[in-house]
Amino acid sequence: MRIDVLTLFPDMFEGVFGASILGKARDKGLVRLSAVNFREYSTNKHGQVDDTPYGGGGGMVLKPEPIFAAVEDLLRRKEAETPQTEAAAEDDTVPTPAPPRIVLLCPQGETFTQRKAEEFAREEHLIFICGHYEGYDERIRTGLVTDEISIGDYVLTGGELPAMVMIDSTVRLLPGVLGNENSAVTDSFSTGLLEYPHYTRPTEFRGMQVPDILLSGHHANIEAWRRRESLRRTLQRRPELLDRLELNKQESKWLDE
Ligand code: 6GU
Repeated sequence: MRIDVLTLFPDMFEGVFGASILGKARDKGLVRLSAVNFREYSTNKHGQVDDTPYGGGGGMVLKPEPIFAAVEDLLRRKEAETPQTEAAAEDDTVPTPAPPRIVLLCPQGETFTQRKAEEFAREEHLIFICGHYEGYDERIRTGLVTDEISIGDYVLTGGELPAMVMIDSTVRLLPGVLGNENSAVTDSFSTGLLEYPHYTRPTEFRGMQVPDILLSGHHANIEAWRRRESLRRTLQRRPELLDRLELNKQESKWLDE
């Protein structure tokens, strides 16, 4: 997978792209990550990328030209790296590259969820466009982007942190990125439920005990306990998540207790 970010603050991404699981995924060649400053594509000698809104009013608006030019340059470079030869185009066994998803970060967008991360993880190429402080010229929306996404109902100063959130949750789903392939399958939200409680040594800490069942070695009972605790915790904290789930008789009974 390939992920490009267009931003006025590419330095913000250095630490995140290099550290921890994302850094390892990059080192293993599972993902290519890059952040480009679209100010380099300003058509103006002052490097201006925004301007005052037509019709008046406050605030500034990101101009369309630098954003379009940056995306087009990116796609030109990609094409030059992996030229689609005539022979390959003729050959049915050579897959044609999928067009990139071009994602605009904005508070008015669709809310990002685990389902969206799973969808992004199936793409070959993602491009994130991050604005800062200001609005976007509407033609960026109508003529360039495929998706508009927000990470939740609160206001941030820019799209950089939301882009990092989406990149992190998408890349960890790529095959080979997480050491334990199981952990992406059982974690909160992929099962539709919140996770059950975890314990490690010691069995007693400051008077707080590890539940006996976890020490019993009885795997079927442990699985049932975990499922029940997941359901209980979800009912307590996020009851709306249960509406989307099909529960069996036993599970419905647990929730009534
Ligand atoms: Cl994508 N951008 C900004 N500026 N604020 C946000 C957001 C995005 N998502 C939640 N809040």
